[in-house]
Amino acid sequence: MRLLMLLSVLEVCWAQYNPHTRYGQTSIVHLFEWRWDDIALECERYLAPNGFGGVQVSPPTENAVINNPQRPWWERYQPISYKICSRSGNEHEFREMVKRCNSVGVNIYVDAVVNHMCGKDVSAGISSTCGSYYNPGLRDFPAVPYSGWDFNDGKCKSRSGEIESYNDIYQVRDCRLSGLLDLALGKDYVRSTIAAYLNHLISIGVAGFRIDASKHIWPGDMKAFLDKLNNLNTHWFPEGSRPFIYQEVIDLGHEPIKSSEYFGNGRVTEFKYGTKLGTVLRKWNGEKMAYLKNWGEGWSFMPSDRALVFVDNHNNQRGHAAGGPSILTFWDARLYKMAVGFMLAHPYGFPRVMSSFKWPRYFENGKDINDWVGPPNDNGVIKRVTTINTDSTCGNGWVCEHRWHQIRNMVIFRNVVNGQGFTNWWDNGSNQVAFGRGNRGFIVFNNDDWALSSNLQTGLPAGTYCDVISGDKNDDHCTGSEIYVGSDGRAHFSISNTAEDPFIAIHVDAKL
Ligand code: QV4
Ligand code: CA
Repeated sequence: MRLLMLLSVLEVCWAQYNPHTRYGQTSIVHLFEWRWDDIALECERYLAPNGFGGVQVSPPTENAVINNPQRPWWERYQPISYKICSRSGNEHEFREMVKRCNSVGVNIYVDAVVNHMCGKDVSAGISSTCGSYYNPGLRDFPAVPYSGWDFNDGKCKSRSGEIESYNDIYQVRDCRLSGLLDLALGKDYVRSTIAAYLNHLISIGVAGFRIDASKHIWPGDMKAFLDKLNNLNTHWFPEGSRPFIYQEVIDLGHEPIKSSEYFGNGRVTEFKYGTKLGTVLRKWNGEKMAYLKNWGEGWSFMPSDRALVFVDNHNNQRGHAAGGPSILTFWDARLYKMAVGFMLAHPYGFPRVMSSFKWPRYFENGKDINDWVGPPNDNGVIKRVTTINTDSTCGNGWVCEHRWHQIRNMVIFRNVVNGQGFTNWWDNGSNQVAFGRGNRGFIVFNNDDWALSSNLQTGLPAGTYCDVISGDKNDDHCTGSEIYVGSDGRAHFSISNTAEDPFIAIHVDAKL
């Protein structure tokens, strides 16, 4: 009995780090700017059948309508009330999405913007996504309600009221981030109001939250409102399940504020991951894939069970923050598929796959002046993800990286090898590497400028395996290349350096 008690305590205290995926799925996808009705469809027709554990959705709350520039994607990071009413849909559509996704075992994680409200210079009474009145100049948000008392203007010590230095931990928390009205999360009223908003989402059935701009919230204030959160809705989750929490903290090691300050509250985004992986795959600064042998904590990343990892995110894929030029995105498709494949094959962290929309990139002096452009739309109304082409990719301006068969198959690979150790590492001292996951999966990369041709120990049972990068296993045959593993577990791999996808992945569920 005592052991059971101990296990249940462990389960509970592990809980806010646990994404509560229903069938042991091991990754989530960020369907950036998708409409709720399209996400519901995608859960049923694609995400559930392919083993995705959940979806990070864009901020669902009513936000300021910004018309200059014209409806930027980032207007959704300027809430003006906690009404579930945005360009993605209204509360009814949100509830439908959660119900339909939960019913097929795909969780919903909400991007919670709770550090601030809209920009201080947004003109009073301009329109909002749900028509609520607000007056930023007077700190007046009657639809919450919030008033002047509920903001940090008096607490901020910087001259301008803005964050002027990231080396001053007080400014970073108590002053305005880019002019965004900073909420007084030290006050119980504000903490309770935020908790009420998040509990409303929990009652609808969401599984957890991305806490936006966490670096700008004191860890203790964060804990104060997280402690007010209810357990997850038992209609879909086991009794006592705590909301999954992952906090957006950009810590590349150069600032006084550290990710580790937030470990007590939940997982934290590991921004070093994408920056470093991009540098290695681009072979910048003398980096090479052979150095990935000790990837993870060996590269001074946070502990694996606290990390939320990703190759790119909605900010750094457009040069908006954290990561710089090394970040790989869908614009760099060949290296990007290798990076996402590596992330999904490697056991470190809990991965999030990015799913983007295209925008008319236009560089002036090294900066993309169109980095603000919002999702595909008709006069402001977000376009449906309708053209799911015959090859299952998307149209209408949606990139749908999560539907690229190499990425989809690696999401499945990660599920198949779940729980298996990191084994049988091999490298050629340069950019040809391979590693296995116990006796369930094996992956080989060639990022050198010459062919790879090697006989490697895979750790897998003997048999004929379908490479899930060049194709799929369809009933009794492989649509892509085949790999023959001998009774000694060894197999021959050859990968041309000019191949579109110079990597091979095999696992026991793709064995003939
Ligand atoms: C401008 C000036 C300010 C001025 C203000 C006056 O920059 O100095 O005081 O006008 O009103 C948009 C504009 C920005 C503008 C601001 C309005 O880009 O120029 O300020 O609105 O106040 C997203 C975008 C931001 C956008 C913001 C609000 O990335 O460009 O700002 O939404 O619409 C740091 C943080 C990190 C943060 C990252 C971007 O540590 O937490 O910056 N990342 C998260 C989200 C990100 C979001 C926010 C936080 C804010 O991932 O998408 O910013 O919610 O690294
Ligand atoms: Ca703050």
